[in-house]
Amino acid sequence: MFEKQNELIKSGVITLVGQPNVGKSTLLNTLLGQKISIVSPKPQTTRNRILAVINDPGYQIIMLDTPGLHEASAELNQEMVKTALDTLREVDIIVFIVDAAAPLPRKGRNPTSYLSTARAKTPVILLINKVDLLAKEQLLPIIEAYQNLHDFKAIIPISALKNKGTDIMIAELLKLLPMGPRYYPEDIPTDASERFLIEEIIREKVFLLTSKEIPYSTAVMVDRFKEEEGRGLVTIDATILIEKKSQKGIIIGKGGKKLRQIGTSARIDIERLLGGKVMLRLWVKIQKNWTTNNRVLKELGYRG
Ligand SMILES: Nc1nc2c(ncn2[C@@H]2O[C@H](COP(=O)(O)OP(=O)(O)OP(=O)(O)O)[C@@H](O)[C@H]2O)c(=O)[nH]1
Ligand SMILES: [Mg+2]
Repeated sequence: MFEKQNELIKSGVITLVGQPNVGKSTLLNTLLGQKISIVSPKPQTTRNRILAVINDPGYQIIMLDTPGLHEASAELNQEMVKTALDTLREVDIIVFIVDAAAPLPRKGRNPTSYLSTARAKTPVILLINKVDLLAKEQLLPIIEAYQNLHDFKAIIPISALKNKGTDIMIAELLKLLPMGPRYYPEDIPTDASERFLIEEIIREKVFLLTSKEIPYSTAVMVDRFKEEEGRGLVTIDATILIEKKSQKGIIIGKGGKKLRQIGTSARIDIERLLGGKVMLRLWVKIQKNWTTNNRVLKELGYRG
């Protein structure tokens, strides 16, 4: 066993970056073969750096999922973009992802401009994701639109959702990764705590089941996590923070229906995560303007 630990393999850290909604978190989950990063059709779903460890007998890829890069004015959004940009300086390879179905880059709107904050030597791979939405002949103009924007080591069309092209992506990563040790034990898929993963599951359900500004005014905190001795039941109390009084009625819903929906679908996922029965109790609390409050942003782990 010790010999195996010392054996050199292809290993290193890569970051997945790109605009919101391009499929970064979907790709991380697909490559890991397990859902750890939340996904929704709404932009700005991911707010933290999420680390996943992808193991193979011949390699270990430490993969970072990041918040989407966007023009940010509110403090929360600025922190999210900073979190993503900070990863550019600490990785072996940058994987920049674009959405094949999104408008092409043009003057004044070039998503790859964010790469200017990366170290000049760090190799960048471009992934064109969601190619399942395109006809084959639509791909070439997209590749042409991006290929001169940066000195990409490779441009790879993929579908994160359908797991297409990901083998080619891994092969390209392995070409660029250095030889090194296995940094994480093989049975550790992420460095995220159970508490964080539970908060994220609840937040995902808020993203999926509410609309307009509600998802963006919401954060989740687990207050209590109690395992009942011998009963195989975990009781979890969690608070959904909102910004304004007017949002309380919306998130609770008529007769409490919306909150029940959020709770039920979150509980199912949390039971899968913990491998046992869960009682989830959700509370709603108004925390005025938490998205701009330095102290609360820190408490929630959104500010370093
Ligand atoms: N058709 C198709 N949809 C995809 C693919 N990859 C992701 N999606 C969808 O795109 C939406 C956004 O996916 P996410 O993985 O949350 O995107 P993200 O880049 O992590 O977004 P942020 O966290 O907001 O920055 C979801 O509805 C996904 O199901 C793909 O390959 N094909
Ligand atoms: Mg995401």
